[in-house]
Parts: sequence; C-alpha cells; structure tokens
Amino acid sequence: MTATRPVPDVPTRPVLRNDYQRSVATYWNNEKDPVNLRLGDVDGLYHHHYGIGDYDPAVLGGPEEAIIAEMHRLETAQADVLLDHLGDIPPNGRLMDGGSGRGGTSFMANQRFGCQVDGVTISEAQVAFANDQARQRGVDDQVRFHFRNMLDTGFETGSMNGIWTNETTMYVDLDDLYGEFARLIPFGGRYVCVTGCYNDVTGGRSKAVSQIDQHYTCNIHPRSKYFEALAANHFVPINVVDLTAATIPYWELRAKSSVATGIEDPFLTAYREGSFHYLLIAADRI
Ligand code: GPP
Ligand code: MG
Repeated sequence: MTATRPVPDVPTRPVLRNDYQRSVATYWNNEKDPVNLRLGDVDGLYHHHYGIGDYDPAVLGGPEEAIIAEMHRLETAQADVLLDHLGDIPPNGRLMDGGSGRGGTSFMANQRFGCQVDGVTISEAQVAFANDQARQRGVDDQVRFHFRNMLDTGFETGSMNGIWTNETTMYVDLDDLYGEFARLIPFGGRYVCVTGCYNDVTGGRSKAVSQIDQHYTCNIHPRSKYFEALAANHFVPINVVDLTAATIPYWELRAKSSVATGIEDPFLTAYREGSFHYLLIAADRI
C-alpha cells in the first residue's frame, strides 16, 4: 500500500530568514496607505505597482474621486500589459505571482486565463487581505495566497506554467530568485518581470534612486544584473520593453493628487534624468 502524505500549506523552513526580510514584512504588514487603499476601493482590485499610459487631463478640473479613478485605471493598464506578455496560458494551467501584495494582478490573471493562481508574499497581513478578497470574489478555489518566501516557495518542481513579479524584485537577490523560478517553471514556460532598475550607462546609484530605496527599504538593482541573473538561470528574454516614458504621466498625475506620498519627485527626477528605467522583461525558460 502506498501512503500519501498530506501537503502542508507551510514550507518546512522558516519563511523569514533574516532581519532584513523581517523588516520588509513589518513594513508591508503595517502599510495602509490611501494611495493604495483608495485606488483599490474603486473596483476591488488592490494593486501594489505603478501605472502606465496617458491620463485624461479633464480629471484635473474634476472631483478628487476622478483623479483617484484615473490613477487606478493606469495601474490596471500596467497589469494588463504585464499579463499580455505571459502568452497563452490554458485554463488548466497554473501561475505564480511572486510578491503578490493585496492580490490585484493575481485576480486579473485568473479572470483572463481562468487558471489557478498562487500568490506568495512574506506579509501575513497581505495574505489575509488577499485571501479575503478571493472569497468575496468567489474565486478562492482558484486563486490562493500563501505566506511564503519567493526565494524558497516550497512548491513542487516544474509546477508553474508561468511566473511574474510586478515590482518586487528590488527586495531580493536576483540569483537566488531566478534559481528558484528556474526550478518552478519547466522548459518552455514564461517569466515576466516589471521592475524599476538603475542605468549602468549613467553610472552608479543616483541620489534619486537612493531616495526610492530608502523610502521602500529596498535595493534597486542595475539593469545589467537582470540579464546576468536571467542568463545564469536558464531564462532567455523574448521581449524587453522600456516603459519609462509611459509611466511618467502616472507620476505627474500622482504628484498633483491628494494621495501623493512624497516619493513622486524622486521618481520623476530619476526617470527624467535617465538614471532609472521602468522595464518589462519577458523571458522563456530554456
Ligand atoms: C510598491 O507599490 C512598489 C514597490 C514598493 C517597489 C518599488 C518599486 C520600484 C519600481 C522601485 P505600492 O503601490 O505599494 O507603492 P505606493 O504605496 O508608493 O503606491
Ligand atoms: Mg501604490
């Protein structure tokens, strides 16, 4: 007789490995910023990423709600572009969201592909929030959020058709991350990354980039590091899209909004001076 062992929903090793990870988890466990919650309240998709595309200038003369709704529309448009790059995912497929936040992009992926989505985050508050959203949306049998570390997920080898990270890679070592993703995605699967990275061509970390790091307790990587770490871990880029010009209007609108957080000027400076890019990378696992 073959004994089947239950698969626990917690990895066997501790999720938080060091003081840095604990400090990041604490930040996100306590985060309740209107720039995220008020935008999410518009339609129940709570994002933790920025927007792309032009805003409608008419919102500037209108009520505050119109600006909030417009910023939310641009953030949702960003997630749509990310998902466009995942390619065809069958309804019986499975995707992973590395650093899933309050779940916005995961719900959009499930809506689009009808497939199973597993989000992982080291914030227990985000796991609880996003699983509650899944229940409210009636998709908790398909979209699940886990208190796990994307560097060591505990998911089965080869179990994911695709993985994305939507502005989360600045919190981790890229070699560790892509080593784990190479384990999870079988040959031919797709990885999509949207990130902010600094520009090797203009030199080291600019003052504005350092201010962004300081604001979020993160460690923005140079552009070169992404391609090095992907290549070293069996990922070959098929598309690289510089979204910098497309994200500037979002930051201009955000700077004028009532929910500005103070990080708008460093982003605008970094993008305009060319020391920082907003980049999408889609890569195949070979
Ligand atoms: C957060 O989105 C994104 C990050 C913390 C990573 C930093 C991103 C870079 C591109 C450098 P958020 O929606 O939680 O941030 P905010 O609260 O500022 O809207
Ligand atoms: Mg936000």
